[in-house]
Amino acid sequence: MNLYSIKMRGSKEHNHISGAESIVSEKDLQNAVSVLIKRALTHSKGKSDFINIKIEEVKKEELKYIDPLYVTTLNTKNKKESYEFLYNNLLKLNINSKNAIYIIDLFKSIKNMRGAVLLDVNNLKRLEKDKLRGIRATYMDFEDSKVDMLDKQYECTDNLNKNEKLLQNTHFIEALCLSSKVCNAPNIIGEMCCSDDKNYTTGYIASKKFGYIRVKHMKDIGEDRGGRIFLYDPTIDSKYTLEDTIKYLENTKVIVKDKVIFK
Ligand code: PML
Ligand code: MG
Repeated sequence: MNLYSIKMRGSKEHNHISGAESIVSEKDLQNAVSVLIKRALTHSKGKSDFINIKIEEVKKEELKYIDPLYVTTLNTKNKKESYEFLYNNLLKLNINSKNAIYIIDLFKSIKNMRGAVLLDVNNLKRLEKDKLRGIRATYMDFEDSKVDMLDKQYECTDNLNKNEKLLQNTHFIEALCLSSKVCNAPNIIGEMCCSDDKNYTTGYIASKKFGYIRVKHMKDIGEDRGGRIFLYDPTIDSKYTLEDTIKYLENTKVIVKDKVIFK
């Protein structure tokens, strides 16, 4: 049966509201489209007045299969602890202290972008052609697409253990999928994210080195900032160009295997 990529983006008065995507088989296509439309109309940031849905056939031979990053949750008590942790993890990625401080300040200032900041961690240059839009990592899904979950946000039942509950959390599942793809891109050494949902304060820092670390208290409830930085270091492997990295992030079709490992 044919496979299709579906990408949805919704906006209101030209401001980004919601973006989501899935790769599903033909039999699941209609259901997936209706779930994504509902998402654009019921997002906490508002009801989209413009919804763009793009559906493309994907050839099985084009798919690249990757493992998900392993997952840890850090229970910080407040924002200060969370940002100290981020800073220390930037150092673990061999970013110097001055650059780590700059990156955290930049991270705190991001708002309303459809995509992510792509940042050279050595010279601190932003590499996105369109700085308002950013670079959008797309064409990825879990092996067993989780699109139906977008319909059931936070419907966790009490008889599930902590990790099982997490696997029902749309924010987490979508972010783990995206981040597993991003951290596999050539010369991307890591990613940091703070949700742009004003009711969701958990974010993460991720890399192949230490996996996907969920970090609580990235912001206070009600703050409408949020976004992502893809940390780029071109000295890791000089056979890849910046264009190779962007092409991978934006166009390579990636399926993340379903075995999520909690540490
Ligand atoms: C987003 O809202 O786009 C990002 C969600 C971050 C998820 C963090 C987590 O719970 O693991
Ligand atoms: Mg979001």
